[in-house]
Amino acid sequence: MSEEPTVVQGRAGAAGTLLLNRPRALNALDQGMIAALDAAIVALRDDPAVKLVILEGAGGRAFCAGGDVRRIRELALAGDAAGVEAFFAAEYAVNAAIAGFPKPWISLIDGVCMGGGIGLSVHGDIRVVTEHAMLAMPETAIALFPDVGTSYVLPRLPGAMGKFLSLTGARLRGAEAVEAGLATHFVPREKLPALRQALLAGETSALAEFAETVPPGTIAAQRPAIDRCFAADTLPAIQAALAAEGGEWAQAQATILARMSPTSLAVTLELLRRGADLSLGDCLAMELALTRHVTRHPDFAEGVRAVLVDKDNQPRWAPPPADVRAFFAG
Ligand code: QUE
Repeated sequence: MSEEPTVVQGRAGAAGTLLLNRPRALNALDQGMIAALDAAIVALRDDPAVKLVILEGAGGRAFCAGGDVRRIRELALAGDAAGVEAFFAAEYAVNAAIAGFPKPWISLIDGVCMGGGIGLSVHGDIRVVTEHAMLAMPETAIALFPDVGTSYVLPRLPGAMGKFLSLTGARLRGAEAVEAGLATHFVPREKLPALRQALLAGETSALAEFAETVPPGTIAAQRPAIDRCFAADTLPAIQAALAAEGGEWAQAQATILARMSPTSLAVTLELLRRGADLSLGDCLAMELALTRHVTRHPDFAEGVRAVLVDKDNQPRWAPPPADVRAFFAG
């Protein structure tokens, strides 16, 4: 029996191609995929015949659903801090390598793209989304935090969008992801094969022919309310702003926040506050230090259990810390 590689590297014309190929897990990144991506990035960088890179997810449902957090939970529960550290360090090194990649790095996002999937795409030059794309940073639901370099990216999105996305885990459809600033081009799924073909010539100029004006989404209409309610820097102040805002949308956001790990919400707010003033490299280092504290906190194993292992969606969170600064100590 042949083993299919979980990252398929190829070349077509002037394009280096990378296919995330673990469709049964929605292409969520495991350690082997991260190692394969690390090696592929070096090879693609050094191959003079490769003028640009096209990254996609196999299976038609997902680009990449995140990291292999079930495995990280097992390592954490077994007390294997070195194993946890090795996973995140390798993943964040790939994120940094993509940010520094010297040729156009083009992600074609035609399905689920969360957490680690955002990290593989958002640091590249071009993020194409279709009407089937669904982008989110859902980590507060499992008591993690927005990582993979998004502590650099999220504070730089317009208005309070980054805080809104990371605290609530809001899921954005393709057009909304362009409006929010996470994606760069909207191309309908039916045009992806022709776009891919055009990109094999090695020029990104082809994108202009295929990209469409984004159909009006709901996120643009919500922007004023998002900015009013999520401008504050503390959770109580955001909750108060949502209560003052009133209406169905604000009530729904308050309900969502009430389900998330309170520790994770506090950590996320502090992380984005700090990330606003740091380089991507310093943000990744800050995130790696934070993983040491967060994966030892009981909420992490409990959150992954509730959402991804037992799937009862009934996490029992610990009370929030009085002062979140201890999480940021090296
Ligand atoms: C928060 C997360 C993740 C998540 C759900 C959350 C995450 C992640 C996955 C995921 C989803 C499907 C899979 C898989 C993993 O879901 O990081 O292997 O098949 O990887 O609410 O952070």
